[in-house]
Amino acid sequence: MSTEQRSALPDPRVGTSPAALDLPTDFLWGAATSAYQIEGAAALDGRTASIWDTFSHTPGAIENNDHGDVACDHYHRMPEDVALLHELGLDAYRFSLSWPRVQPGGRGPANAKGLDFYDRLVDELLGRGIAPWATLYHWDLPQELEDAGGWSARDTAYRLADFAELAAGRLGDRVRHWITLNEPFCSAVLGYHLGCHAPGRTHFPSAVRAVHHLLLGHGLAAQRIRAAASRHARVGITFNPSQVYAAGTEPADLAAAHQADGMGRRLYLDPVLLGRYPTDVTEELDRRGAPLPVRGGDLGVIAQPLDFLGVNYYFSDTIAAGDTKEPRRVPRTDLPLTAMPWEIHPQGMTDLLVGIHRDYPAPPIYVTENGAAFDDSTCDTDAEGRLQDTRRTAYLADHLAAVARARAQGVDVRGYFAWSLMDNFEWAYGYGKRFGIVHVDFATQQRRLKHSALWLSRTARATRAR
Ligand code: IFM
Repeated sequence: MSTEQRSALPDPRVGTSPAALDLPTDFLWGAATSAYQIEGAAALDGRTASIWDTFSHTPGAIENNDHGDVACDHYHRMPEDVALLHELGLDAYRFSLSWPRVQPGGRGPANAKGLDFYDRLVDELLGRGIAPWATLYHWDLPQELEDAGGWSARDTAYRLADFAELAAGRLGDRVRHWITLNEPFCSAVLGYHLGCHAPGRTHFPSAVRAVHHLLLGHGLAAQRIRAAASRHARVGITFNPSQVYAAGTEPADLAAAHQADGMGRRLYLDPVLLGRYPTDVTEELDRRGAPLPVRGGDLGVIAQPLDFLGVNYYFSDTIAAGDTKEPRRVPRTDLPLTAMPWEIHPQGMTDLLVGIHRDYPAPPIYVTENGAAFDDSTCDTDAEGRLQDTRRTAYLADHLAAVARARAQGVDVRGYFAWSLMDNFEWAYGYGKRFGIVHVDFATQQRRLKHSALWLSRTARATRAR
């Protein structure tokens, strides 16, 4: 089957009944976004440049040379967007704080106008009965900090801790749930090794240094949030751990899969949840001349007790031994694809969650992102003008069923945030890839519900009423 055919597969799950999901009445239902992807207002009220402003204005870095200068103009339309969350009856909204808006340059005092925006957002959410879940760092490092070495410099971890204190000091009386980092794998590997994300560097040893400094920053930030926020603060971190399957049963394939699991899952979860780096991974990194820059006491800081673990899941990886020492990703031609094109494999989510439960003394888990980009331009519109995005609806339904299966196997998953509340700036792909459950017309900034949003809303309500 060609890629095009696989992307156009008819939706076998349309009409999945909300009642079919065996989730508890107190399961948390939410939607997520991040600052650079939706806010716009890039140079307003004292905000300075982040690495994503610089990178997205580098010709050729982003598809169509798109950037986040305006994005969804959420900075100006925030009350309207919160009203959408309310209309959908969601319990929680996960957003991120723009570091260069709150603390331009990444050092020194807070920018009052920047913090005011999040103050208003939090009050608007609480006024509508929606719990704010704040992510501290969703990739928009102040450019000045990058100029000083970025995440490959140890000092950036301490700067994140200062930022955490500013944010929690102002919002911590009302924001209960804090996520220190979103997907440190992407910040480090896509940003510093593969160069397809900001800051666009391609130096493997710098990426490895970034991993450690991000995790150190997480631990320091967690301490400062707990000190600055109310004693009710709940602190967690969000990973996108890979769910790896070996392509075959040959020892070489099994070893390659173990290696990929080390680089994509254990390298992050072991230090945070077990207080140590996996030896096979550190040996491999040393062998490649890219040691983790660990200093005495770091692992104690990194392994702060967590109140919850955030897990983002989109696809799984099938891995075979490569010609070189590098594991090789093998496409699964039997699986349908999203527009990214990412393989759709809900069982991978069950297996990932069960694997975390098996391998770690994990705190309660929340799925802090899950969703899919599809080409919505081919969707019909209903009489009320809402987009009938049946494939996204099916994707959400099938992945929520996967969460329910993990729970049935003993995993303490307590909530689910759809990625994303609305179509937005999808990083290197620009505005061409739409993950929203709400459609955004970027020319007019008009928002329009999609059927996936209605399905999520009905399912949340039906589950609560069970
Ligand atoms: O849009 C991103 C998000 O910012 C981080 N997780 C994956 C999403 C889809 O690529």
